[in-house]
Amino acid sequence: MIIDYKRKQLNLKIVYYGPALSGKTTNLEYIHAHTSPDRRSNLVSLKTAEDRTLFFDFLQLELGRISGLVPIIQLYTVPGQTYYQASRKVVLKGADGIVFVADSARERALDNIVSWCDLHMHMREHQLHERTPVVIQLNKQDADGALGEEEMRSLLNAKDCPVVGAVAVNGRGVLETVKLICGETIRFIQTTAREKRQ
Ligand SMILES: Nc1nc2c(ncn2[C@@H]2O[C@H](COP(=O)(O)OP(=O)(O)O)[C@@H](O)[C@H]2O)c(=O)[nH]1
Ligand SMILES: [Mg+2]
Repeated sequence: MIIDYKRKQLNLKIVYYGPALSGKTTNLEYIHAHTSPDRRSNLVSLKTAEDRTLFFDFLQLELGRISGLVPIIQLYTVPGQTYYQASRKVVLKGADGIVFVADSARERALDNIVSWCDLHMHMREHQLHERTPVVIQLNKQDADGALGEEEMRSLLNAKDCPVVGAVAVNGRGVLETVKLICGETIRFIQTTAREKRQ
């Protein structure tokens, strides 16, 4: 979190994390297409040598004023492929909130577990606050025999995170997810600021 007092801006970093091809870029594309151009940046995608794989995507959103500050939300995605471990760690640094985009297709169960463990390892390495908000998005709910909320919770051993079902290709759950993580992140920042003052 960076507060720019001159511009009265509160910069928040939200990272979309998850296994390769779970739909992280698709989320940002949908948000970009469905927010007013005067409240968002262009969608910036840094491509790697391969075609579909991206080094990361970036999109900035502006929300209405809170306590005299304008929250500027910076959304990032990480590349999911195993060999981009180092880039994932860099992108995650300084995150104020995290969306874990899980792939609900049954055959991707193991990939979700690996990515979830990898996320928590990096969170510890960056000494991110243990209460840093994490929202789980169960994407690809349209897949045959898609895993439901309870199954995914027990798979990831995630009891307390809010879960949103989604089909990012047609936009279902996408705006709901981003609103939820923004709300959770702002609440978390307000709570920790209050705790520090006490
Ligand atoms: N069936 C289905 N396909 C999806 C969904 N969300 C994304 N995809 C597709 O999955 C592929 C990978 O998506 P992408 O956003 O590039 O994944 P990323 O690697 O996590 O950034 C693309 O072909 C998307 O169109 C979904 O909810 N359902
Ligand atoms: Mg991507």
